[in-house]
Amino acid sequence: MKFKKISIIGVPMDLGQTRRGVDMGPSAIRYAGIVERLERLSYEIEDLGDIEIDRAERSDEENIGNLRNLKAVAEANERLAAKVDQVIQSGTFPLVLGGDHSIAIGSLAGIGKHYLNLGVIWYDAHGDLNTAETSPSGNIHGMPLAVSLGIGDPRLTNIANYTPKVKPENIVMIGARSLDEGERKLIKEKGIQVFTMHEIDRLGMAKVMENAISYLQKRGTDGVHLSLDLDGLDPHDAPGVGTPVIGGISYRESHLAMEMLSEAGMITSCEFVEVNPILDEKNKTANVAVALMGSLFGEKLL
Ligand code: HAR
Ligand code: MN
Ligand code: MN
Ligand code: MN
Repeated sequence: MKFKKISIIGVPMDLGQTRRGVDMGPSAIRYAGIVERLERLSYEIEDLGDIEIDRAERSDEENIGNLRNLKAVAEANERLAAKVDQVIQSGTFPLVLGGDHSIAIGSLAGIGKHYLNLGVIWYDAHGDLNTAETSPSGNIHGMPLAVSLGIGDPRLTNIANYTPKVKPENIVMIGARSLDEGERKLIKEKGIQVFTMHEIDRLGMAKVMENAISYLQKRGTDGVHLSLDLDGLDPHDAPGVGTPVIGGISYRESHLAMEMLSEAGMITSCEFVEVNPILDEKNKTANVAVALMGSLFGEKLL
């Protein structure tokens, strides 16, 4: 890791979906000891607190077309983009804590302008490649990757006043096992690199990560953002998520994946999302998130 300083940004967002509680994700991750954990690895840690989210109870009248809470989600993501932009400008590593996955829109909007050829690793059970037209739910947390490709409502794709934030050929998806029809179509159309659970079963996580890392290196990326949705892990290991899907990546496999990313030294920003302490078992999922961050930032057994 070429960074000495890490800036933590909490995003207590739950408006990108309908299950309350994921707004407490940043608190749960702080409570699980993220600051102490990273300080032990001798980074300088700066906790910038939380991005402001409009907390008012909302009615369905605020849904625009098939986009739930569009205005509030867009506004929060503008603020997040500005904060992430500032952190990168100051030369420190942005570590974003969610919050539902709609916050990846703001993270990537803040990051994208700083790189000529940004890579993205999307670690998730889902594709998050829906638009208002293809989404079965209207939940914006199922759309952030499409939005970052410039596909979707302009009130989302134009956040931070530019689009797209990332090129489809610079994306690697890992852990997918629940894809909607429109998402499958987009993956094929855009030639997005996907390692589904099938490839993880067949090749093993070590080979999948080797392939993912060398793919992004060959693409000549000058930075790589890791977007890690805790529901990429199996619900046995990460039960505190709003949309669990059985048959996921194990804790051990995830741990290895983070260690391999750490060795590759390629990650330049990241976010850990969808931790919902209300649905969790004694903060297990936040603890898993912190352990994975430990590995990502260079923890070693010996
Ligand atoms: N694909 C479904 C939808 O669009 C489910 C999205 C699931 N949510 C997430 N994102 N946690 O990864 O509604
Ligand atoms: Mn997701
Ligand atoms: Mn997901
Ligand atoms: Mn570890």
